[in-house]
Amino acid sequence: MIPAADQIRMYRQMLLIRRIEERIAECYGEGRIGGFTHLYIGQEAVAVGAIASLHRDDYVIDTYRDHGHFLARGGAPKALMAELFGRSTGVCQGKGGSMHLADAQHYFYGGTGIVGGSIPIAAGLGLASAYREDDRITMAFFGDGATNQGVWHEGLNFAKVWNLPVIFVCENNFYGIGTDVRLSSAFVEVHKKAAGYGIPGYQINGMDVMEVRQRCEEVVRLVRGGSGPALIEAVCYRYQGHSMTDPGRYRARAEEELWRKRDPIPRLAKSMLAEDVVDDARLQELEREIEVEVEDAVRFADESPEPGPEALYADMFHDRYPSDPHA
Ligand SMILES: Cc1ncc(C[n+]2csc(CCOP(=O)(O)OP(=O)(O)O)c2C)c(N)n1
Ligand SMILES: [Mg+2]
Repeated sequence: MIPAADQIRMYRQMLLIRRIEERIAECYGEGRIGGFTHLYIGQEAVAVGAIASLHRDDYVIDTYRDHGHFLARGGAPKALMAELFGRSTGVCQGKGGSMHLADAQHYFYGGTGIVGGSIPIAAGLGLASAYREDDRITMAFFGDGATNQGVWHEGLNFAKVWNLPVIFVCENNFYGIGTDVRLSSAFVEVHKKAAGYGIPGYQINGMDVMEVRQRCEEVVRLVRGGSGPALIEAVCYRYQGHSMTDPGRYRARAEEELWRKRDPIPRLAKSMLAEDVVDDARLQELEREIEVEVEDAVRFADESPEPGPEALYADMFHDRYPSDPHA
């Protein structure tokens, strides 16, 4: 059973991700955010439930759809918004943008624009933990499309050969941009795709944060105990287009409506109300708190300065990086 305070915390995180991304979409439409931006709306339960099963200092690595994981890992909404606005107060001083949020203080090794890019880096992080015997595990997020990439095969093979403490979490939302997974994958049961490397795979309901958390906790226990790598397929759905420029005309309306009924946020609200974890007044209070937090983040971003020309050459070379906080 997940304690009441944890349920409320997970609800709050999912709601924050949803509301901040709705605001991001508005700001993008107003031309205040540039570049590629991919929303996570609909998939919030995966990042929130999976990351809640980790220790504070386990490693997390991600894709370009990274706002939710960044926030679930403890990243600040202000630092996120300022990064999207290209401001010097952003988590990467405004030089990374939406797809490249990286926050070493929270052991969040970042988003990457390369499909499947998180997979080999996760194997590398796992190898570092094995060498250092630091008891950390690595959790890598990626989409269904990544499981057809060469790095998927190389990364999983390497992780198993070295029996590394890595959990590969595939967020199967059935589409890679506008292509249905059935048109791009010879085999669509993602959780079975690691069997060829002797890696166990588990399929979970990615629209139910309680299930995600519980099942991930079980897998985390095994992997931290030395079982070697594991694969989790979280079945989920994104409610928006692939990116801000995608009108999403390739999906049937009936399919979208079906998945909207499975929205993870009202689902958790309903179960918390049924179990007296919260009442309606508390839920409304949370909405208001988050509204304030989101508006504060937008204002902070808006009022922050852009990086100066000197920032062009800062953080470019290894000897100018701050020393590794985790070595
Ligand atoms: C190596 C590589 N190939 C192609 C692309 C272009 N691309 C960006 S996102 C994407 C679809 C990926 O789909 P999926 O892995 O299912 O993740 P989702 O967007 O559904 O979260 C593609 C093909 C890329 N960024 N990197
Ligand atoms: Mg996908």
